Amino acid sequence: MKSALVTGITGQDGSYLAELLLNKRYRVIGVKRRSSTSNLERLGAVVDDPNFTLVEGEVADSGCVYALVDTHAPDEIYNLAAQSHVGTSFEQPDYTFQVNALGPLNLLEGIRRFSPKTKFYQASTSEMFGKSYTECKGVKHQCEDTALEPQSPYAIAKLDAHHLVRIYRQAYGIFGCCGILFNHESERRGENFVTRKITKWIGEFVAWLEKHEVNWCDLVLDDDYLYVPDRKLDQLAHAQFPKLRLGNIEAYRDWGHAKDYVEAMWLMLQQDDPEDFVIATGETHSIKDFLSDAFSYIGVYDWSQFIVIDPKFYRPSEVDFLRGSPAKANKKLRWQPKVSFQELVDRMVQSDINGAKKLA
Ligand code: NAP
Ligand code: F7E
Repeated sequence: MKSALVTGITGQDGSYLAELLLNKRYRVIGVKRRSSTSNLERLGAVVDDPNFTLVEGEVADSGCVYALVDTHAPDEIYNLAAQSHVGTSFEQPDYTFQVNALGPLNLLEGIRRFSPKTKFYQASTSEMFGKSYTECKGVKHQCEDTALEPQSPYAIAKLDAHHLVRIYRQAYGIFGCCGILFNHESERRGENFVTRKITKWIGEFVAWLEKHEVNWCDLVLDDDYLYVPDRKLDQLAHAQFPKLRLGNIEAYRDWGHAKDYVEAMWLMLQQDDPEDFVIATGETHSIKDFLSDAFSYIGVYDWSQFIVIDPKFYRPSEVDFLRGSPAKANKKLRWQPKVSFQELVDRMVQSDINGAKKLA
């Protein structure tokens, strides 16, 4: 039986990867950092599996990481732990570096010292491309050879780790792979990423409309709120719903489903030789496209009346356009995404409608 140690187990990707590895008959050691309250919501399908063990660990603490690698000496390590929010990295750059750059260094050093046969997967990111792209027959995209011009502390810390993996591969012969993953979302996506922020708002909006037995086209609107009509002023507090507040909705992203993307992580570590791969759908859509499809799902075609552009959510530096070329992964890993953009949006909206109705 193969064993895998997965950091960031409580996150979106950690939960899907744990399910995939357990289905493949791995023994999985999931690493979670200490928290004062339980945050195992995403792990419902795996926590009781006899082949799953949860251990506590902090990737920025070298002693802790070395002990984990030494004790478990797993066949594979997947480093998914990160301060993963780009916007937050501008507010907390020092912390972001400690987790996103020092964390992978600690793991690589742990492998070099205590378990050199362990294969290593590092969660690199399309954010490393920043404003850079390659143009091929008039089509703009990013591939493994595109220049890297990171635009945020998050992306720079990830690029640091990306190069560390290359150096440990070349200098010490460690089997280390970086997956340059483009945005991947799901019903389990963190609530402060733009896709989930939109679908969660829609779910709560639908539940609120049902509670007040009102149709969206009968609502009264002002700059910030939606109101149920014909209410007396003193009742407004109970019948108002805040508009969805967003930042830059002009940006383009290449969005896939996380369940497809964790399969690519595993495939990379099953190759004969360690290499880096871009994992993406090859399609790009703007935040406006996402809004349009998500609101259409509930029959709303003019979504603009329900949102407010709030500069609070602008970033000091933005990545405007991402479209990955998955050609290398298609060919060498025989990997293809299964979930389309439309299906991704529909699944996320429906899941958040179900979730909000349960809470109502
Ligand atoms: P996520 O949902 O934010 O999960 C991040 C995980 O890292 C959580 O389990 C978190 O624990 C854990 N973590 C954070 N700081 C830690 C620390 N100091 N020590 C140990 N664990 C720590 O992110 P995701 O979407 O699953 O992404 C997985 C990885 O892929 C991340 O490295 C991310 O940067 C990278 N990535 C993501 C995407 C994407 O579109 N999703 C694309 C490219 C790359 P808590 O639950 O306690 O917060
Ligand atoms: O932003 C814009 C925002 O935070 C997408 C992470 O998983 O993917 C993710 O990073 C776009 C940006 O994802 C809001 O300015 C507008 O242009 O959902 P996001 P991200 O920054 O692309 C990469 C590949 C990773 O590696 C990261 O870990 O949407 N946007 N309004 C907004 N973004 C947020 N979060 N919130 C808004 O209100």
